[in-house]
Amino acid sequence: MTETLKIEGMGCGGCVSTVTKALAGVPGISDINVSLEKAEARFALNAPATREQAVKAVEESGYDVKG
Ligand SMILES: [Cu+2]
Repeated sequence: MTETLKIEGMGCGGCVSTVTKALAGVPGISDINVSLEKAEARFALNAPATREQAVKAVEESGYDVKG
């Protein structure tokens, strides 16, 4: 299924790359598309990944997830 996370704190392409890599590190997450303009990440989420793990990965990379 496709998930979207609203992310706070991204300011440049480096942030986009950091968030993309963080999400890519979660087994089950693929097709990652992080938008600086929209301040969000869209990706395909399949087992064994959970939305909670996606949120955690983004937060641990240094950004806040607003929803
Ligand atoms: Cu940045």
